[in-house]
Amino acid sequence: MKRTLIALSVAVLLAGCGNSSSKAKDNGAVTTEGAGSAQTATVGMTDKLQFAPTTVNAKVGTVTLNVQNEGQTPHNLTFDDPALGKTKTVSGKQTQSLKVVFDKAGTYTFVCTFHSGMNGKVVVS
Ligand SMILES: [Cu+2]
Repeated sequence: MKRTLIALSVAVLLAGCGNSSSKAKDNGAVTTEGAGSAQTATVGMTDKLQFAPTTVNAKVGTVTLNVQNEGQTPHNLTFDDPALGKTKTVSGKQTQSLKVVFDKAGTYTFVCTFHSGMNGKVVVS
């Protein structure tokens, strides 16, 4: 009697993450702590060349961003609107504070000028 072996192959489907468009990876959102002119939030930077979180939700007022490099690759955080400011280069494992005044609601984008596609935003309401 001929024996038939049925090989069960498990197809491991990898999620399609190979899209190399300029759309940044979404690392979620945080909401500032505090109120008015005393809001704070921490934005991490990783060796995957991403901000984490990618979105900071804030209210109109002054936000101190604690910009924390969690890896070793140097980064910066530079708002597209120069009036909002930027950090200096943040070396590996270092943190810099950036105080930003948001005087009206809107979406304010920022980038790391070293790494194309490394970007995030502050959504002010
Ligand atoms: Cu960077």
